[in-house]
Amino acid sequence: MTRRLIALTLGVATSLAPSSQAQTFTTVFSDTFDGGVSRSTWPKVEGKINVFPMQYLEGSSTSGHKDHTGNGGQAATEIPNNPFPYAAYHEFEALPQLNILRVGAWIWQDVERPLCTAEAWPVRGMVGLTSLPGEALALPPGPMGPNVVYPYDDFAFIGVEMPVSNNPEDPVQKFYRWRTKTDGWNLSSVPRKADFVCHGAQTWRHVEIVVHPYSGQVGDIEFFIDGQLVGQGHRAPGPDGTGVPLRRIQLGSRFPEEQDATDVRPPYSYEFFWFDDVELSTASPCHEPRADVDGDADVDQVDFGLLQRCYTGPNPITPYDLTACGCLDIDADWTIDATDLNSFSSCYSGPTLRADASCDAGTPLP
Ligand SMILES: [Ca+2]
Ligand SMILES: [Ca+2]
Ligand SMILES: [Ca+2]
Ligand SMILES: [Ca+2]
Repeated sequence: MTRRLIALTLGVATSLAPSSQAQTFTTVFSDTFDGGVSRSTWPKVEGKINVFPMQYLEGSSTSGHKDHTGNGGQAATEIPNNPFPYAAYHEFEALPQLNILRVGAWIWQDVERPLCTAEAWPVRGMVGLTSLPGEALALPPGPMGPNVVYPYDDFAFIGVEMPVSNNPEDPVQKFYRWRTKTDGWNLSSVPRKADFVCHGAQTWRHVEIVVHPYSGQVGDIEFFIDGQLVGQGHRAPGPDGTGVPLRRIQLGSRFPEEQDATDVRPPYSYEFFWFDDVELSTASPCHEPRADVDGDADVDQVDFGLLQRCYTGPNPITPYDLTACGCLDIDADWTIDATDLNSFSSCYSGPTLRADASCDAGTPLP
């Protein structure tokens, strides 16, 4: 490593500021819905709730011409309908577990039930990420008939969820909510309306869910509304010590998992919801180069110390800690061994000397 240090000592050594933590996101999937809602891109969720199957989302051309994109196109529409629940999804390929996953979308709620009435209007429009569904379960019949539902190992949702209270003064009536499998429903401080008064204006709101590599800690999932952090939750643990992979974007009023014989809340919505400009993107949590574990732009003994702590050898007995060590697994084979050490050495710069950011560019994430 000393030789390498000498070889890379070019120019004047300067005191380096820590590199920016702002990740560069790459778009994996996006949809403006301007030409309507493709039923192959957005199939409906399978399953039935109280006999009734999920519905496709519709284009907005027949229901008010809402369009966030701003070019006169359409948005995706969830139509008020009793008893049909709306739940359409877009499935995407499994991504490396070390990826940061982000889904964003715009939501418009049409009117203001139940803000200005004491009636218990079911109102629900949500954006979410889910794992792939499990095997269909036939549950005991609900109030209107048999249920066929699909369990999910993990999910994260944000949007407007039907209040369990019919009191207009209850906070659950007023604000966007978020939910994970682990954390349940939580209230944000962002109101559903632009003007939080009876008959005040509705507005588009941008919702975003960011899923970090699994650590098991709060903050693995973050929720944003209009760019502000409004909630932090947990990912569900998977069988291999990392998080359950999230593989679907879902839009609509409901997913079938939770409508069982004891859940009497209806699965539909008495309001239009519009969804637009959905975007799925990913980013690497690693610094450039990946060998700069502490993010101070050099690759030095501090980074090497971290590699030593992560070192597993070629036949690990226990897996390494993904969030602490994953960036050092340069060949994504779930070991930190000689191959990874060689790559690290080739990136070595020495204390306060800026490392070559591209020395391990293009290497796969575990
Ligand atoms: Ca649009
Ligand atoms: Ca460093
Ligand atoms: Ca490796
Ligand atoms: Ca350093």
